[in-house]
Amino acid sequence: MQLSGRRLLVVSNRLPVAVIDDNGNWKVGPGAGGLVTALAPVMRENRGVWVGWPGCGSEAPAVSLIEAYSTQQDYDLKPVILAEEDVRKFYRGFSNQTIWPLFHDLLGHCTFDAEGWVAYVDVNRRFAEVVAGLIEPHSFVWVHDYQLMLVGYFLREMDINHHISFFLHIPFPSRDLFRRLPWKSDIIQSLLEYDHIGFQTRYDWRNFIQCVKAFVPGATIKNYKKESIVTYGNRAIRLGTYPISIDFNEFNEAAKTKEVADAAWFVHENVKSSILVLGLDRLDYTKGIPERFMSFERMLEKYPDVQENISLIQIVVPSRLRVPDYRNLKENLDSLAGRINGRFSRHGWIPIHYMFRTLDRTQLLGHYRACEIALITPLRDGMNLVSKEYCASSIDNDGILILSEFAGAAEQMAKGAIVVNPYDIEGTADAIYSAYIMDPEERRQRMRILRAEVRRNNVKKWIEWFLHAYQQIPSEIPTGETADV
Ligand code: GDG
Repeated sequence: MQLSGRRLLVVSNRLPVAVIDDNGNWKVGPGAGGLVTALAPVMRENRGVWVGWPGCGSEAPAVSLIEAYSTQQDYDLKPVILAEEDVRKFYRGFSNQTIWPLFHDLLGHCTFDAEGWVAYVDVNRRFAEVVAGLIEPHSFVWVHDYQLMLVGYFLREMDINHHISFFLHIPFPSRDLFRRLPWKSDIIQSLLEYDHIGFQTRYDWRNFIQCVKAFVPGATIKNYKKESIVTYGNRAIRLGTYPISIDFNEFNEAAKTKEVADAAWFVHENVKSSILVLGLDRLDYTKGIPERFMSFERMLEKYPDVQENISLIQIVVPSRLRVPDYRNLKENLDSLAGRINGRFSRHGWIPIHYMFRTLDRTQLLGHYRACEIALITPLRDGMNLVSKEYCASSIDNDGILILSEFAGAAEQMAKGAIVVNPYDIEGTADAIYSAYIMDPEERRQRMRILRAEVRRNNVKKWIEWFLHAYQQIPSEIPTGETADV
């Protein structure tokens, strides 16, 4: 997709590559993640530059390594170097112990630490300095996510008047939650220095508007059909919803390969149950894994005929283990899985196959294909790409998706999925049982709806919507209708 000669400058906390210590040798290699795959073609076509942290401390020779690596790519990579102290206070601290839990409605996990805020401000300013040094007259700047909410503000301070966009990958909290944040006014006013802000769902968009009304005196808001325009001082800021997605064709095609079919066969062959239920998440308290284990336990207890016929395969990908709440969660999961397995296991059958590890891509797709049911029950999630990847890989059209109503994906996928409230252990247990007994025709009908949705609204469309929205005149709401915000 061409941006009429404009140069795309993407800014995210992590670069799409990682610098790692390989037994004393520093190496640079491709990073993982959907955003990289999605943005790479647009970056190539528009002579893109990607600014971010390479994931290593300041002792690594990141600048020279990335410069050398960059010459082999079709777009440039520019590292922002962070010392261990920055990573501790800005990343593990303010970003992941204040903003992350607050924006996921989990106030009990929040710490409000002034030192963390100072580091967050400082690192955002340093990101902005790197961006300012790279900006050209026709650059199109696109900043990503909750770690970098102040970059726009600092760019304006440096007299950068370019169009700057921001996309929030995680939820935006309600006014009542957001007001707990001691730095709420700084954050929301800084966000209004962007020209265009994208949210995953209408719910997040609505929450943001309510926060603007409450905490930004003097701002006015006009709602259009699918967008709002906030006027603040002499600036007009466009807000809209752009649900992120995946490359449907890539998953659909990869799922058909022999390697993936073999990997799926291996999974089923080694778990002695006729029905497999998949849970796949980063280690995170937002993902609702303990509640999922308890729902599965309740289902085994309430419907004993399923015992020995169904198993939950739960893959937990290691993440943020240096944050205490994540270590505690890991301990909790270890003990819950052990207790439930101790209670129900029989010779030759285990109810929960719990693995704390990362899968390679073939294994990941093999699990998507092998499991008859996906149980995706976050307490809160910006979108949840796993739910979309599961449907795109369900090439036999007969997988069942059980999805939390608090995942952003539910806004698009409620029609084909079985939607649950993950806090409702009894209700989720019943939902797993209803999936277990669902007849093949209903399974196919539901999965057809889901696959059509993911195919239609794929990641390319997400990028196009977002990058083109700023050029369009917002469409007026027809007379007689009210804004659905
Ligand atoms: C944030 C927001 C939003 C997982 N395990 C393995 C593996 N994965 C890949 C999946 C998927 C990605 O990681 C996880 O994406 P999610 O969207 O589910 O979750 P977050 O990491 O929390 O992402 C979220 C997203 O940003 C995008 O805006 O949807 O709400 O929290 O792509 O495939 N990949 C491999 N092995 C694994 O074991 N290879």
